[in-house]
Amino acid sequence: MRYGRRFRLIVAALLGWALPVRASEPLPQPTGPVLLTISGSIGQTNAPGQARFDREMLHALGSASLTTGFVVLDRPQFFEGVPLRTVLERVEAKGTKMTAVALNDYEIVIPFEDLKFEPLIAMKADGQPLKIRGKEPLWIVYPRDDYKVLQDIRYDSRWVWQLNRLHIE
Ligand SMILES: Nc1nc2c(c(=O)[nH]1)N[C@H]1C(S)=C(S)[C@@H](COP(=O)(O)O)O[C@H]1N2
Ligand SMILES: [Mo]
Repeated sequence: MRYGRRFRLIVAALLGWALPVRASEPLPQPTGPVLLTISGSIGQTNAPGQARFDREMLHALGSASLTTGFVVLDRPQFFEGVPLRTVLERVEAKGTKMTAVALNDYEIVIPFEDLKFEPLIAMKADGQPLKIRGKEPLWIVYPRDDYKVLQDIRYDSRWVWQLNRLHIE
């Protein structure tokens, strides 16, 4: 696992960070509350200039997991959610960075380079829908415990909780 990730990191560093562009099915319309809206440089939309996702649509993209501690957690958590990379591929995001915006208007720029760490848009922690101190419903999480470099305020600030919007540039 550890070597797997390191290896992928090295391969990614050699090949560059380009996302594969593939022809996808058109995005369906959300039927439930919209949890995530993506705008900017994207090739797939389901509203003018935007790709909107409800919970079911995010689930349908596939799920991954990681276990890690974090500065605001008293113990490591098993996070489950959709890989950030998968969401960006689904909307055919073309760019070098995204601005992640939260419900509390917090915002921060996340470079596409970070995809090498395989961050998740977590929807669950320890098997339950996110309910950690107001971090729900979506929280960008990194495999912090697996990489020394991630154990830094520079990356901690990219753990956007209450994630609501991504703007691609
Ligand atoms: N939605 C949201 N996410 C956020 C923040 C915030 O204010 N709002 N603060 C960020 C910062 S700067 C850090 S270091 C980590 C941990 O924040 P805390 O140490 O202020 O709890 O969460 C990040 N995610
Ligand atoms: Mo911070």
